[in-house]
Amino acid sequence: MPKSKKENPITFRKDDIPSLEFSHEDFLNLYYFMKLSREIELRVINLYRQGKILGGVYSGIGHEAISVGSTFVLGEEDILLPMHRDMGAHLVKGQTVERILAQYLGKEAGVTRGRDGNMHHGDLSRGIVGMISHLAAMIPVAAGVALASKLQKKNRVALTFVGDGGSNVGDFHEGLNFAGALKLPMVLVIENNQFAYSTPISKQTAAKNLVDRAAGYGIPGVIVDGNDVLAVAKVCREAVERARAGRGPTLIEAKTMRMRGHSEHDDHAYVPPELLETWKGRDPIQQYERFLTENTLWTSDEREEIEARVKKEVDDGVDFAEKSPFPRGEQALEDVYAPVE
Ligand SMILES: Cc1ncc(C[n+]2csc(CCOP(=O)(O)OP(=O)(O)O)c2C)c(N)n1
Repeated sequence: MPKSKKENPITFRKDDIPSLEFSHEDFLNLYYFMKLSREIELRVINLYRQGKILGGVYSGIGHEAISVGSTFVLGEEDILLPMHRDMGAHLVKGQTVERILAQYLGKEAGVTRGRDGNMHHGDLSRGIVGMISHLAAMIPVAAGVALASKLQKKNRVALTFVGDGGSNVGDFHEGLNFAGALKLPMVLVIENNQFAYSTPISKQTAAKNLVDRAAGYGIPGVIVDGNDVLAVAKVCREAVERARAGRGPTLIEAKTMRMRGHSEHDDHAYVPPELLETWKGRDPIQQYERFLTENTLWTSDEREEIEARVKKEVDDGVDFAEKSPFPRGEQALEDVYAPVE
């Protein structure tokens, strides 16, 4: 039997280029952000191995096309509610390399001023809401942000993410149902990396595709190749436009693979090596490099310039973070209560 259209993830082809209306600079920036995200995470893993990072390190290696492609199509006023593998999304939303690296090292210059590890930071000045650890709990929050936008006529879209594992939790269903019923401007991307810690997707749910749940809430669901940054950007742009036009939320399932352990303390020995080999050949950054080269969307000078810039920014960021002071103990008591006017 031929596969239905829905089972084939949307991918991007050369003919689709005009539909994106991306400038030359946009194409280069997508590469810059994915590369920057990867470089930061590789350095962070190194710092973790040197014992300089306390707590766990959860990387988004392999997820760059999802976090960068989706966030890239947001407007400045839109709100991002990232998950633990969305380094790229923080960067696209304007978070600085210095602050992120200082955050990982627990320094005062970090986003939470040294109060937390690496994944719960948010920055409302940049429209980023800090992640809640309980999986799927960001979805009702995103629905709340979207409701506020609608009530205040702000025309803001809330973009949030969840893992395949998280999509089986009650909050996912309540949040999505609520957003659908009220036609809220929300976009929810499931980062289906096939494992919830060590549990493969086949043992998590009998659903064939996670996006099938969208039908139950009367909203559109789209499957996209999560390793194809342009396909992710295209699908997310349509969802953002739909949300902004008052037509409600979209559920997107981005299929990918987690290329490292659940976190750096996990050797992911439970993942069949052939699976990793297959997905290694589909690395989102290498795929995009090939696309840019084959379609002459960049020159080798431009490529080298971006790579040198990324390396320098990460070197300088690590240097800055390492030299930055830790917070003083009494600072932990600051910012506990919001000021009341
Ligand atoms: C409600 C809840 N249950 C359990 C956990 C512990 N936990 C943290 S990450 C994780 C696996 C998450 O898998 P998935 O949602 O697929 O995301 P991934 O880490 O694979 O990107 C679990 C079980 C949690 N944070 N929240």
